Amino acid sequence: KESNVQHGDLEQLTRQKVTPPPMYKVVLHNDDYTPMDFVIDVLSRFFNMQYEQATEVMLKVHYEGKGVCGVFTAEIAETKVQQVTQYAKEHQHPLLCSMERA
Ligand code: TYC
Repeated sequence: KESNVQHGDLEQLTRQKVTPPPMYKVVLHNDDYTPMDFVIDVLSRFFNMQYEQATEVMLKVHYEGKGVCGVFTAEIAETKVQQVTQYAKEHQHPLLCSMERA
């Protein structure tokens, strides 16, 4: 019977010669209009944060101008940015979300 291990896999399994994918920070930006409670809701809803951690991140953005919501592969980060952007627009808030190479 054939092995389940394909050619090339054994080297990866034994030598861990695995290149990690590029990672991206998803970033929230401060503005003067989006309510604090809405930002906490966004962080809870899309980044699975508990209320306490969501409040910490929201206040960091509020006082320092921006803050990291999480670090993801490109495809996941793009989806998070789209989801947050759509949710903010639906609620008519100017909240800005972007991604940066980690
Ligand atoms: N600065 C906003 C206020 O005072 C709160 C806020 C926090 C807005 C974080 C955006 O990403 C943000 N209501």
